[in-house]
Amino acid sequence: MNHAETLHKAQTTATAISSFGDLTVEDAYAVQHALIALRERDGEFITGVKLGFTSEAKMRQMGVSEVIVGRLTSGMSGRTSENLIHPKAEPEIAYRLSRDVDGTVPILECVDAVAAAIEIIDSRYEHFRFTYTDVIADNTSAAGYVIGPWQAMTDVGDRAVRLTAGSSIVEGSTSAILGDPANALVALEEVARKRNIPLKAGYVVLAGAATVALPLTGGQVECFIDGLGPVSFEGRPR
Ligand code: OOG
Ligand code: MG
Repeated sequence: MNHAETLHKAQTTATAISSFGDLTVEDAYAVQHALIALRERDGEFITGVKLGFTSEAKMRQMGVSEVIVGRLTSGMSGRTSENLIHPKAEPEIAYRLSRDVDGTVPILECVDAVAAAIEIIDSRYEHFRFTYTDVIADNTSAAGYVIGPWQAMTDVGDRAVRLTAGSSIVEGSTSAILGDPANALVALEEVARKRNIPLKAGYVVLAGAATVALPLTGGQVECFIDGLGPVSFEGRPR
């Protein structure tokens, strides 16, 4: 099995694998492309993209300077618990693209709506332990997402963020996302161009977590972002 097939099997069977460890960034994105092609072969379609490592602290921790980009697919929409390995929840800002991002107009003018969202990440690597290129190959740990009510595009910089998952709670600010989530859109455009990832009208963009992720252990999961209203789901223990 090649790396994409190994990751696809790990995901479909909810069985963790060990780190590949030794890929280049180019090879890691090539594995991610191949992995997404396997999901498309299984009948899924791409619904958007997601950013990772958008906090300076996390980038420093990983010793890297480029945010990572993964793909969201139809099978991830609304998926919160079934058949996952060791899922965690993250509070996120979701943007919606109203037109293709092709360099003719600034990306900020290609966004028509914003919402609070919860991302479910589920690394296919044992104990969530991976290298920078491992996690790119693994489609940036993407597993599921839930989006709250869309609102007309507005500035969502420096908004209070709160995530609760069962009895755990974590708080922060949208300014943890590259200083302002709008900066994540600009970073996305650059990486997407460099890594040949299309950004199309209708796509959802998850801008990157504003806090640490919380393990999903059952109970209610809720993300609140000031001015955007809550989004929640009932988490079930596996
Ligand atoms: C990688 C995914 C990171 C984010 O918002 O930073 C991510 C991981 O931590 O498993 O989705
Ligand atoms: Mg995330």
